[in-house]
Amino acid sequence: MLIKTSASGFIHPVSSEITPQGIYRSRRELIKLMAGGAAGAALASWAGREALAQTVAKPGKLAALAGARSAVAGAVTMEKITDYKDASSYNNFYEFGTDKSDPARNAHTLKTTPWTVEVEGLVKKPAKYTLEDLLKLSAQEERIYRLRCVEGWSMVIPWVGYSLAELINKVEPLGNARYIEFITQADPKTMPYVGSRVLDWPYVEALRLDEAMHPLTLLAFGMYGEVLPNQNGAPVRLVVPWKYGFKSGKSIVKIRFTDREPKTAWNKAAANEYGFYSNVNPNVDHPRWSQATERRIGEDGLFAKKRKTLMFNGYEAQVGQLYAGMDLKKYY
Ligand SMILES: Nc1nc2c(c(=O)[nH]1)N[C@H]1C(S)=C(S)[C@@H](COP(=O)(O)O)O[C@H]1N2
Ligand SMILES: [Mo]
Repeated sequence: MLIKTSASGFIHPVSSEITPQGIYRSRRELIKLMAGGAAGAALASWAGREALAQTVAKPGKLAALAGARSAVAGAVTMEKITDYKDASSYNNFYEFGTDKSDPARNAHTLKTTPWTVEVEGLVKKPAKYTLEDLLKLSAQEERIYRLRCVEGWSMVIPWVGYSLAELINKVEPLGNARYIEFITQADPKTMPYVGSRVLDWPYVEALRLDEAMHPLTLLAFGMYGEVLPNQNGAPVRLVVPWKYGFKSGKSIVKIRFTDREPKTAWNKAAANEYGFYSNVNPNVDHPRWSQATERRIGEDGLFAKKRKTLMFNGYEAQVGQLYAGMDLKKYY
């Protein structure tokens, strides 16, 4: 069940009324870890301290974009934050090449100013927002989210932005709006691989309206206290933490409200491998590989153990209800 609040759209009636979110989250996880016995307890207190002590180191190269700690349930994880260097040099951004190291090398040509995002389709108030308008639309929050790629790697990143719901509420979706399409920049002059045949450009992603309205769905402008590096989707991207990474479109230029489920870039490229929902799900394998475990970037030493992938990437308490009654093998 969702509760409507005046300030920030919908929230789940779990915990936020009871204790501050960060405390709630870590307490719950501590209890879970402690169930593992003494070793678990030792690990828990270490991890708990680690999480509280984690102040995001500012990498100091890009313009600052700080945000207050978010109060959204699930926005804080006590896991170790991935090094900025790893998060900004191991990327998927096919407009700049298909190799993980290509975006960091090539994305300097992306032109992020001026930037506008057009909001159109089934809304009462269609609008063209400059990046500056968007930045002013709501307060910036820092949210530490896991991001897990369908390829089996994951990171933990302190993003900066605000819930997409803030923008959605401003444009007032019409009663028949059920989906939102996110259309990203496709400029062959500044993006060398736009035009290549890997994907049908522009890269398009989409969410059901209730998924897009969920407070965890983040419109992100920054990470690690700074504006986004080009290779991570500057100047504005989505982060949908319970879905495989490809659902989080980078360098968004258009947001379109529709009444029908849109075709998305990866779905068009290989429908049997990439469904519309693409919720992180250890129980539903990709047709060519298992999704049961993942490799945390930065932990890839010879002896590093793979991590178990969690249902909805660990955000089940927050988002599970969105899919109640759905066969997740069918709606993958
Ligand atoms: N426009 C665009 N957005 C994109 C992609 C892309 O190729 N083009 N790749 C997606 C994939 S597969 C992943 S895993 C994430 C990676 O985000 P990161 O580089 O910030 O980790 O971005 C997603 N968004
Ligand atoms: Mo991905």
